[in-house]
Amino acid sequence: MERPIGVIDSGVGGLTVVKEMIQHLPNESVLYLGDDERCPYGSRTTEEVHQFTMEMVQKLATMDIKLLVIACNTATAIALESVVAAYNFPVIGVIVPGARASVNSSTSHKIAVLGTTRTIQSEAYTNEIKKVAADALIYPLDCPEFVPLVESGQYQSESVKEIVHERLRHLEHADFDTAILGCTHYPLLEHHIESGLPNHVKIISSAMETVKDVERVLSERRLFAVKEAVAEHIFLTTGNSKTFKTIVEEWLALKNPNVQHIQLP
Ligand code: I24
Ligand code: DGL
Repeated sequence: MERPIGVIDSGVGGLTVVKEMIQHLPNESVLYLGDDERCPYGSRTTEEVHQFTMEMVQKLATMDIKLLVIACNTATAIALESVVAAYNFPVIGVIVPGARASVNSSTSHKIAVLGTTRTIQSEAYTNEIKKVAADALIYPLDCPEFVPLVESGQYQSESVKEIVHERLRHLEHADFDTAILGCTHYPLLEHHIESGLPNHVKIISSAMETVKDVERVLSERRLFAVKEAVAEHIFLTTGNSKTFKTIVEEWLALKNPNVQHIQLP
């Protein structure tokens, strides 16, 4: 079997990144680890997010991954630098790809960033955007109610749309032409977010941009699986494997996926 691509997330949200990956890189095997037991990370302290993320990476580092994707925006914001410094395999977070794509998309370099409280407070997106466009003007907005809304399963409903629009009203006097979905869960709210922002605003999904980066790094390092490779995905969760499996089945349209419960550290 080919070595898998490791993917870590605070829970199930990183499956939005895996979905893009399976679609664009169908020969690649994914080894996913979600820390469902301790999710959400977005409202935790910097120290907690850092420690939990390092524990997840340590676990996958023992499992012969060829590359690591930190699919969680909060974990990327807090721990990407430490992970890059500590391991030899290539590491890709979701923030640099999203930040870079937003600068390419924005003609005014005025960009809104949506994310969890911890991600927004870290200013990781602001810092990465300013590295590529020093003149950029950033409008950060944390949306603490969005993750529970998605996890309620009712994310397509009218009432959820109202709550999303209400939060986005904080940006009504801001002038920007691009908005970043800086959280794993926000692609599920994309329609509501789009309809709650002015028509000309372009939406960047960090999940989608990250997969383009994965493809580029696999190519540069000659790490692609062979064309004949049949992908075998494994999903590890620190939480309930049955509910996790239901979400994997539904979201990735996989029949009887391999889902296992594990303990960290
Ligand atoms: N969506 C998410 N998390 C959940 C959920 C959901 N429950 C229903 N849906 N629960 O995230 C998180 C809590 N843990 C508890 C232990 O087991 C695992 C879950 C968003 C998922 C993004 C891929 C709604 C739902 C679903 C299937 C697909 C998408 C979705 F059931 F939003
Ligand atoms: N995965 C997290 C993120 O992308 C959202 C869920 C959480 O707060 O743990 O920021």
